[in-house]
Amino acid sequence: MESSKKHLIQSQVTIYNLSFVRRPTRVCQTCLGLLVCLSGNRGIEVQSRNDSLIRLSSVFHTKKINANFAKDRKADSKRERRKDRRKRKMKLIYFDIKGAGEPIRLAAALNGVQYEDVRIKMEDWRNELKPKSKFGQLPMLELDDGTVMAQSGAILRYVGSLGNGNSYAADALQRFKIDEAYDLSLEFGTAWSPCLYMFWSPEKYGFESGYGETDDAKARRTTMRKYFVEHTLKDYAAKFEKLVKENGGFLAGDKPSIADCHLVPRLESLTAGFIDDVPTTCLDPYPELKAYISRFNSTPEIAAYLKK
Ligand SMILES: N[C@@H](CCC(=O)N[C@@H](CS)C(=O)NCC(=O)O)C(=O)O
Repeated sequence: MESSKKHLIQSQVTIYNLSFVRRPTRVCQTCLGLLVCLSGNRGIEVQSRNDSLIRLSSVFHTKKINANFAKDRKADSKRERRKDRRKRKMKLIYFDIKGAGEPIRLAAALNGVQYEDVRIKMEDWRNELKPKSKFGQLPMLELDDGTVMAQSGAILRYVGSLGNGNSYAADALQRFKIDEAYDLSLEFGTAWSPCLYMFWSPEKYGFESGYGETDDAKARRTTMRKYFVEHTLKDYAAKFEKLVKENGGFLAGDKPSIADCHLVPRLESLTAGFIDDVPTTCLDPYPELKAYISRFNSTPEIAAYLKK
């Protein structure tokens, strides 16, 4: 479209730059329909709604216009989510453990998103599926149109945007708060990683293979995990408790989000009793964090999921 012939219409309330409308002008739906009609009769191009919104947002920056854009975007994303809920069939493929798949299952529960929960055995993964998979890792989400999604954080954000969209708000500032808290939880997980992987994959940390079974490794593991519980957990517990307090119950607000879906199973794994050298009482010094975990687990959608 030539720039002189660029006639942009914001579909709901404001029109711009139409040859016979010199200033941004608010119109009702009926007038808008009429103008679209007239534009068509004169051979004037009318851009599609989404396209026009994008272009306009880079050209005009009044508060009123931006407010209108925000309303439209919200309506668009609601519509998208409704469409997704109606149409999409999807399969979440992961192992039969919580790990990196559980936050996604929890977000799906919060958002009322239906999916097939495919839990595969490690030997089937190694022998058959891994070589053919996208990045050689799980979880993966498969959509009914053949789209294959990998990377748990990206899948979590995608699922959190579907259904009722409750766990990953559409508003940009609220999304930022959720992402910020999610990144903090991710960082906490990264701090824990060497306490596990140094002994599971010692070659990656400069030790010979089989090092994990040696007495030296066992002593080092005890020291590292003790440090983690006494220092790292303490630091992060204070940060998480602060966020929960400031935000009225959860990490990024008074309702659970994908950030909580990420953090809660991670904290629970520390007290589950299957990790050597990490006492099941390690969260006892943090009663507010324990109350937060209970609050999350008693959210009706989560409680229903956990009962299954
Ligand atoms: N960055 C990836 C990491 C995924 C990952 O490490 N997956 C592990 C299970 S938690 C896995 O697939 N392990 C089996 C393998 O690597 O063959 C993500 O967040 O999805």
